[in-house]
Amino acid sequence: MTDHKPELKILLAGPRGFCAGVDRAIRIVEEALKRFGPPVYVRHEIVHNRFVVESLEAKGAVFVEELDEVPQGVPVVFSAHGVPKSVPAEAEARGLFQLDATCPLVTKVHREAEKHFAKRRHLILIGHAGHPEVIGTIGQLPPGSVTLVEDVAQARAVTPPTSDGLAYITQTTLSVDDTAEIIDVLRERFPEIEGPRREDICYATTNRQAAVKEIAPRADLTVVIGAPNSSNSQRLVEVARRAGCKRAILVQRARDLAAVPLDGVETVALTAGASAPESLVEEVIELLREHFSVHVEEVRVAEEAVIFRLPPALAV
Ligand code: 0CN
Ligand code: SF4
Repeated sequence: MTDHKPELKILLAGPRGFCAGVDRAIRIVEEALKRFGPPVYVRHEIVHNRFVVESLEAKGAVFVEELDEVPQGVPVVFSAHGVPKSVPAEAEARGLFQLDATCPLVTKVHREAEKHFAKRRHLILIGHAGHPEVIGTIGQLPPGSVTLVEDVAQARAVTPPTSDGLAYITQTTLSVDDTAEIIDVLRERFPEIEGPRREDICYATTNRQAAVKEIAPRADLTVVIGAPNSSNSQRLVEVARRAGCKRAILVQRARDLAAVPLDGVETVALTAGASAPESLVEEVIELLREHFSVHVEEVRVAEEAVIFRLPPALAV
């Protein structure tokens, strides 16, 4: 008997997956392992992806949440999301050899925060409470210098300590559309507020959301490969739903998709967050091939050629 599989179209987002900041952060850990040998300690998941973390653990990286878990005499890498100023200061005080894998686009926001602070402006940071990037950005300035605004409701309600001398900055991995709405509210309430021309959302977040907007409305199901703690990946799920896709889900690996009922699904929109390797995209396509006769169409909305150099301590 011939095995007749139903047809399935996969609309593959382009760009998807690794961005330049993630690529650099992983290269920093790999290069440190090569140069100094294991163990190399990493403060926080280098990027928010278990598969990446476990692959580096297999090569001798040790992941910890706080600096006091790092023994003397081993290199320590700070994750792509950035750290409060207190972290390098503490590493310095302990004489640790530190390598900073903070994405240069996050560092750029840190510098913006400092510039506003130097001009005596109070800062509004648009972002999500508890996210390591938000903790790192707030931690660039003395306590009380930054007020966090998470959504439109908070933008309407916020009462900063001053209304003249106000500026805003943003997390790099937010929804482009939500952030625009929040900024509109802030500008309306505080017409003098200073800030970037639009926001500080990075090119990779912007492009991945633009690609999902193209493919999600054409699909019965959107699958985003990424981790639950990955802000940019979670935003892709929201963008897909808002673009009109009835079902949008986040999966870490193909095995998560294996448990999802796919009856009646004829078109899948597939993308991956900035911290999800391409091998996981291939894994998901392979799983779908087991059950369907698959046709893949890549829909590319932008070309990306951004590459970030390694820090001077590791440059070849
Ligand atoms: O998933 P990530 O590690 O981080 P978030 O999207 O949660 O910020 O992706 C890399 C992005 C950065 C910084
Ligand atoms: Fe940098 Fe953007 Fe990638 Fe984050 S998602 S590491 S900010 S390029």
